[in-house]
Amino acid sequence: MKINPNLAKIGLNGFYIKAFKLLLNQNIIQQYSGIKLVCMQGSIDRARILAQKLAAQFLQINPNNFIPVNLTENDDFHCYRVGQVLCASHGMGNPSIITFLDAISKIMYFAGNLDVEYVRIGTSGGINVNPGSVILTQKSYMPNLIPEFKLYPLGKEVIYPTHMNEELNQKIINSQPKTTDFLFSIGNTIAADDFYRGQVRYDGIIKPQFSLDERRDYFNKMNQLNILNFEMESTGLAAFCNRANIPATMIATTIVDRMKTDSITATTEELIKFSDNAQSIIINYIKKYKIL
Ligand code: R2B
Ligand code: URA
Repeated sequence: MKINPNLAKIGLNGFYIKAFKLLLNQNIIQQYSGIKLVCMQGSIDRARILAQKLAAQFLQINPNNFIPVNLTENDDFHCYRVGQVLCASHGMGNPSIITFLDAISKIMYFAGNLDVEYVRIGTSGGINVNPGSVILTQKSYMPNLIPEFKLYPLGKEVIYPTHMNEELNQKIINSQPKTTDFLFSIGNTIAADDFYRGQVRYDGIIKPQFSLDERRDYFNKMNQLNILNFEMESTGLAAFCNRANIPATMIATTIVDRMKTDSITATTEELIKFSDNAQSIIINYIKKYKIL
C-alpha cells in the first residue's frame, strides 16, 4: 500500500473517517487489525450474507446464531468481520465506491494491514454470456471503450489506468475447481455511470438517442475488445487501487444477457443462485490460500 505521507504526520487518534462516521482511536483500529482480504459488494444485505456464509463454512457457525456486527456507524457503508476477511458494502457507482475505498484504506493503513487485498464481488449485465456466468475483470473500460478513469483536480484532467491486479487474478483462477455449473471467464468490463443510458438500454425513462443497429455495432465492438459485462464501479476500483498500490480485482456475476434483453427477468431464486456463483469464486480463493 502506498499512502499519502500527510497521513503518517496526522496520526490515527482523533482522525475522523467521515464515510464511516468513526472518530478513530486504538480500540476502533483494533477491530480491523489483521484483515487480509476486503470483499466488497454493493449492498449491505449481500455483505452480511457473505459474512454469514464464511462463518458457516470456515468457522462452523450456524447462520441462525450469528448476526454479523457492523463495525461502522454509517448506514451507507457496513463492514462485517469474519476472521481475517472483511465483508463490506460500497454502495452504487464510482463516486460511492471511491468514497468507501478512501475510508477503508485509511483504516487498513492505521491498522497496519499493509498487504491487504481488495475484491469487489458484484452483479453485472453480460454481453453474449448466459445469466449466472461469472466474469473476472482483467481491464475496466469507460463507456467510450477506453480503458482509463478520469478525475479533474484543480480543473485539470488526470487519467488513471484501470487494469486489475494480474497476480491476484491468477491466484483466483488457480483456486477454482476444474468444472463449475456456470461459465467462469476472465474478460474486460465497462463501468458506466448509470444503469440505463450509460449501458445503452431502451427501457430507461429518457428516450434513447441511438438505433438498434447502432447499439448492435457498439456491442460488436465490445465483443472485439473481449468486454463481457457492464457494471458501475470497476474503473473507480481499479484506478484507486492502482494509485494506492493495493492489489484489487472484481468478480461479477451476470444477471442478464444484454445481447438478448434489457430487463432483468430472472426469478428471485435465480438471482440468489447467480449471486452465489460469484461468492463461490471468492470462497474457493479464501480456502486455497487459507485466509480463513
Ligand atoms: C451493478 O449493479 C448495480 C446497478 O444495479 C451497480 O452497483 C452495479 O455495478
Ligand atoms: N448491474 C448493472 O450495472 N447492469 C446490469 O445490467 C445488471 C447489473
